[in-house]
Amino acid sequence: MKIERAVIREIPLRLREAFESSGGGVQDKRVLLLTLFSEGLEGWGECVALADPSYSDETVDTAWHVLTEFILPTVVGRESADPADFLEPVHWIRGHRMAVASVEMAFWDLTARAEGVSLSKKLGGAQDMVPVGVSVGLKDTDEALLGAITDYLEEGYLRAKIKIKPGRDIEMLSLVRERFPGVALMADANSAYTLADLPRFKDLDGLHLEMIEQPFARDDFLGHANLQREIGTRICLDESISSAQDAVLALELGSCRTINIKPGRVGGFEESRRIHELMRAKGLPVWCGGMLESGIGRAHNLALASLPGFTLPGDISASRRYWEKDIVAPEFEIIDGLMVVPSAPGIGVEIDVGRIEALTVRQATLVA
Ligand code: OSB
Ligand code: MG
Repeated sequence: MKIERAVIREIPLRLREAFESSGGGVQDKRVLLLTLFSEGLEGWGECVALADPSYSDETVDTAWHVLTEFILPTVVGRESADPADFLEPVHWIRGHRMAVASVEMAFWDLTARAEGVSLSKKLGGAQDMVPVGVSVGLKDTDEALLGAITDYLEEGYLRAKIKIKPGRDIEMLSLVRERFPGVALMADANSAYTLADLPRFKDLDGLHLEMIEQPFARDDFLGHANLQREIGTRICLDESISSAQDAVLALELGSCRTINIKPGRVGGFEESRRIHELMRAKGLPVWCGGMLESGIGRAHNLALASLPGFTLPGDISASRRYWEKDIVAPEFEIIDGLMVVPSAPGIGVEIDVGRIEALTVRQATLVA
């Protein structure tokens, strides 16, 4: 298929509730959407870079720059049928994986639609419903946190992930554990600690968490390996894993026992599948992380999460957990802790293009 045209747009979407982690907070999400056009069909992608570089080096503006100046000019006019080689001309670009991923994932959607199959099927999905959890941001008070978790569990989420930071960790998590003795709980530190905090992490073992996500800096593979040797709770890496090569290193060193795969973070579905295969070969589970996506990015995540190695609940929550109104129909819902993987061609949801156009604050179009 020849890419005849690409459109990149930014729309603001306001989260129903501000989301806070150890790295900072988000309320007004700046959503970057990408559309590739070919032979009367469209492929959609969402770039998951945040507005600021608190989670990764990339931002909405660096992604806009790299997409419009370097990636899209190479891709528009290109003829390809295979997502595996589609991005070959941009392999010279270092980093900027979220920007690259948004194009790769839009191309997967496009080719799945051209073949008339769902993205899940094209990726090798094996589940038509996937287990889902919820990521709960830092709250000002313990009561607010306990209240939020209570509501989410009532909605059916199969596990709650709780953001932690120094000063809001063990004591807070102990209260949560006391209130919800049998519930699957985990914590995400977003790199807020170092190996000097080892005693705190040893105490964490008593809380029987499903896992602790990204306790240390993203480049601290050795620190994570030392920690994993000292604690029983399994470590999950998020920020540390930008590629399959990072996953190889983490497995070799013993830095983690599971990985949260975010296709945006690792440069797209090809790399996500490599990590999934690597982990599967070692008998280790993976799960799909989230970046507070709109329904478009969520649809991509859900398709990935349908692969057989994604056995732990993902951070793939219902549309209403994030937005007053999503930009896709039907909105994503949770049914008994599961989310249905769309079976229609491509990402499999209707995109509200009219609303997207109305919300657009900047747009660029590249034509072959
Ligand atoms: O660390 O997993 C994270 C959101 C934005 C950036 C990083 C993270 C998160 C989440 C939210 O935890 C997951 C979601 O519900 O999308
Ligand atoms: Mg995380």
